[in-house]
Amino acid sequence: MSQTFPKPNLTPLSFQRIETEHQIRRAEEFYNNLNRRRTVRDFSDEEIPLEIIEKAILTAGTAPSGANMQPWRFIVVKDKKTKRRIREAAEREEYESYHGRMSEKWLRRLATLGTDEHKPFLEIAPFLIVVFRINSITEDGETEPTYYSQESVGIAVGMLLAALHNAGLATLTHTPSPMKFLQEILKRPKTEIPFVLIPVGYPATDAKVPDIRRKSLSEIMQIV
Ligand code: IYR
Repeated sequence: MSQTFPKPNLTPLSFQRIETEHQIRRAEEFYNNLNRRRTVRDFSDEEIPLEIIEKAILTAGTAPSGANMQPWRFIVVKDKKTKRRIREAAEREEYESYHGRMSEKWLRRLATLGTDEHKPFLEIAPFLIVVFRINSITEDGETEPTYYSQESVGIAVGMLLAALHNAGLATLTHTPSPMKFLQEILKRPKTEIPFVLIPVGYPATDAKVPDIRRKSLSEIMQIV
């Protein structure tokens, strides 16, 4: 049986060439900006403009993806009751994780970060963005997997965090485990797998963060 595939549908690239000096300055400024991002666990309940969330999700949606399938869904949770249900379910799972499911080695690592099963930020932060990974699609009754969806959604989430930080907001990448309850509470189909839960808002005025250091360039980069 001979297959007929669609022809490539190509259009001229719109590429902005930047002067070298300006390139170097922008690279430096972008690094300095992102180097100020910290994972925040102490949130204020102060409202934030929905427009920023929308723009940041649009930014995330520009991420490259396997076969351009854009296998992501961003559920923005603002409703207080829904946030409470998410907190209660997450804390139930996290209690089990901190009391038996996580290894001693793992718990030792987390001890210096000061995390535990209590997740008040899930109710306090004005928005929770729950990111789902779409693992298959059905078209004309035919089901097909998405390709490289873990990588694609991971890249999109990185861009989302950068966009939110750039807009002056604090975020936390929270992965209560298992996360199946998010599928149920947010009524997502089985093909949408919870990927990460991101509280977004301003930090509390007295917010504290772990005193960590980032690896140096020579530790993370090698030229061959
Ligand atoms: N999901 C748990 C545990 C946890 C795991 C890792 I890996 C972290 O970097 C931080 C926490 C929690 O959110 O507390």
